[in-house]
Amino acid sequence: MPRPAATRRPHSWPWGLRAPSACVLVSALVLAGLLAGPPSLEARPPGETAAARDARLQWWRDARFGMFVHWGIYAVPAGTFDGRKIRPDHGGEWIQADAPVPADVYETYAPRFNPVKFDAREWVALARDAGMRYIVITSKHHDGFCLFGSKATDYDIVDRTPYRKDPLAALAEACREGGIRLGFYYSQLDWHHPAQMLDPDREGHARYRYTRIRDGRKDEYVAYMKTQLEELITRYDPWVLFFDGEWVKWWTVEDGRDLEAFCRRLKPGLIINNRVGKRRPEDGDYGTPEQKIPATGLPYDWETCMTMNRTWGYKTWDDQWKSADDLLRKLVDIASKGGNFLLNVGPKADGTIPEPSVTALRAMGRWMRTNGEAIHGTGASPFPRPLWGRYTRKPGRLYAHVFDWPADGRLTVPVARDSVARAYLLADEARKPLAIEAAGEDRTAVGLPATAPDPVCSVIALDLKP
Ligand code: FHN
Repeated sequence: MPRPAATRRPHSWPWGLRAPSACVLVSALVLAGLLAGPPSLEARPPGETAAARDARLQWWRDARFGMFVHWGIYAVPAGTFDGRKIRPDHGGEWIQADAPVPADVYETYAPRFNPVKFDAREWVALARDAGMRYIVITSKHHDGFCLFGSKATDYDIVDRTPYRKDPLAALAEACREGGIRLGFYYSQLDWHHPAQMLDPDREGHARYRYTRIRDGRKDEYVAYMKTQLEELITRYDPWVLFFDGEWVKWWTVEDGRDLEAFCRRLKPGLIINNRVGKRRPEDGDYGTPEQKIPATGLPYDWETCMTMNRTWGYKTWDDQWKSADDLLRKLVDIASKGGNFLLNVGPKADGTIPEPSVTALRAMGRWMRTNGEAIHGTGASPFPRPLWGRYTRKPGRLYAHVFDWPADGRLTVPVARDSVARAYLLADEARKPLAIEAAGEDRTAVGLPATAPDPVCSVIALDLKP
């Protein structure tokens, strides 16, 4: 890694590069920007140094890839109400609002929710084998139903379903055993809690989206959340909290700060998303782009969350599945921009994960077994995006992720020849050196075999001289 400017010899550049041309200068500036880390946008718990923050977030930054799980009693209607398919363009977890399903009818889904086929170890193995390093599951979504036994309500899986067991306890144990870190999604918006009411001045779905807090009852609801968050944090020891539903008008920046501080007092090492506040860059620890990938990344820690089809919660009929190839290239794209990818599954009411999700995750896992080192623990590309793919990097190593294999068998990278110690394919277990030669002053050409080892993305590793 480059030393601080003050002590650098006038002509020495990082990785032993020769005096720079214009584009190398640009790349170096981009690199310097990236190495300097996120600007002061980041919010830090009072008194936490930048170094302590880096240490707290290191595992999460290195992880790069996690599983999002939207699971709840909305998996019972699974997108259909009264024989009608509800809102193909919207998540099945919103069926109560979108159909709409009357509250007393919606509550009858709980006694029909009996996930006898739920196997926490199977879920953890699926995530781990896909190359995912953490799981974030919905402990309570907007419908207010809790996937854990809570003393603050009986509207939960232990009291209201024939299942009567606590899947979060099983998942916490399986995660510990499986070396996966567990996190919880928790919604501030709650259609079931008596302190909130549907907005009478709005129509349809919007009545649910923007609930009102009943006069004088906000503290009651905040106390309710704190009781449950204390249960979640002290009982299951999560590593991440993913808040959501913060867009309601009655939830303020101050409420976010107060809740964030409350959670950090219970577990200082927690990583909390920016929806604890009002989804601003300075709220929480990381930004949360949804269903999209920022064009050039973001100047602070961020994580894109995305569905594998068009719904977060399970729907029987949503077959708009993204291909494993597409999801893999998205993972590479996100890592090349310094972000994390939280990829969603929507389990069925019986506790199984839909086959298309399993198949795609298994395919991603096969690629990660060969190329995972070019994702886990990497930093954002120091160079502008090449036409043929993406870059990720580690100290002393650059990874070229090739989507479009060059017909002429030559791949040029913007690094001076004498900075490159060797280049090889990650798919080649023998790590046989590839031919490398200068391709202009600050570029190196790597000789490639005629066919790509992997049609979706083949990775070339370039070891760089210190
Ligand atoms: O309304 C939710 C939605 O159901 C889902 O949970 C996503 C996941 O991040 N967040 C909200 C929409 O922004």
